[in-house]
Amino acid sequence: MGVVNVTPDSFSDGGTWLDPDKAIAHGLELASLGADIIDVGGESTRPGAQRVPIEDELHRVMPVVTALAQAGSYVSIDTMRAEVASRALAAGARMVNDVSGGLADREMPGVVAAAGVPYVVMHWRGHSADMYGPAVYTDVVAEVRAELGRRLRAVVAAGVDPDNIILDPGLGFAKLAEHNWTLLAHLGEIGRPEGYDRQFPVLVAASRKGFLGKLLAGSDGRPRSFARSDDATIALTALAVAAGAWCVRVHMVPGNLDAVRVATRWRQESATALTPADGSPRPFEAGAG
Ligand code: PMM
Repeated sequence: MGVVNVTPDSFSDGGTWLDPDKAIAHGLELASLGADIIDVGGESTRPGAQRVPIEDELHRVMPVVTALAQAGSYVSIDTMRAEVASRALAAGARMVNDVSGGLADREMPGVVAAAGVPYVVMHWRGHSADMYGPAVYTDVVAEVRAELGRRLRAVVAAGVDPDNIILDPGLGFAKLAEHNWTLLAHLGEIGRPEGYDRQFPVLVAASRKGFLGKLLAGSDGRPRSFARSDDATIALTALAVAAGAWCVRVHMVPGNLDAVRVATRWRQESATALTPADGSPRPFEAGAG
């Protein structure tokens, strides 16, 4: 999944793709480089970000969604608003990526259910204005699984087909660096939320996030800039896909696509080598796409 942030203030690429023509050209380039999905968003969720009026969000995303869909790209609309999702779907988007998992706008699951499209349900504890206040966990894996399980039950009750749901641990959203690393090391469990016996596909969106820059800090303690953390993103992509992630959401396609291919091949071989004698499915083989 390639990212097109049509925003003035996103963390790593704010302002770069605010002009619709540039955003469209960028989306087409990501697709031509091998991204299967182009994720178009018009509202920054960087820590401290304030909400943008819906008119601004629509103004930013609609020309881009429309042009990319018309060009044949598989477009995902990254929004927390049902109205934006609905208009984007009508313009040809084929997937909804909702970082709030249906919490920000109670109408969202109904819109997704009516459209019958894939729906990314991310773990979220509130808007980005207070990103780290709610980043308090006793057991981050158990709590994220429990909260994702509650969101799943709610969106399925609103009519969303469970087969259309993709789960996302929400790296950086109400999570400190240590929480992100723990969640990444337990990806399989994230795909099996509390109360569910099946494995859901998992999306990992670590690209250029602050916890990578923090890990790569220099001897002076200053975090590595996002622009110099693409190699770390690629390493993380390989590990996440080898651990069973269904999709990675990234800003740069080429190295990440190679990492996906290598990890997928690696995983195929490991699955063959490690298939239990009783033939029972291994984690992630059951439901991931
Ligand atoms: N993160 C951002 C935006 N959209 N969508 C999903 N599903 N998961 C995420 O973690 C996520 C997202 C913010 O990152 P950016 O500003 O680098 O796009």
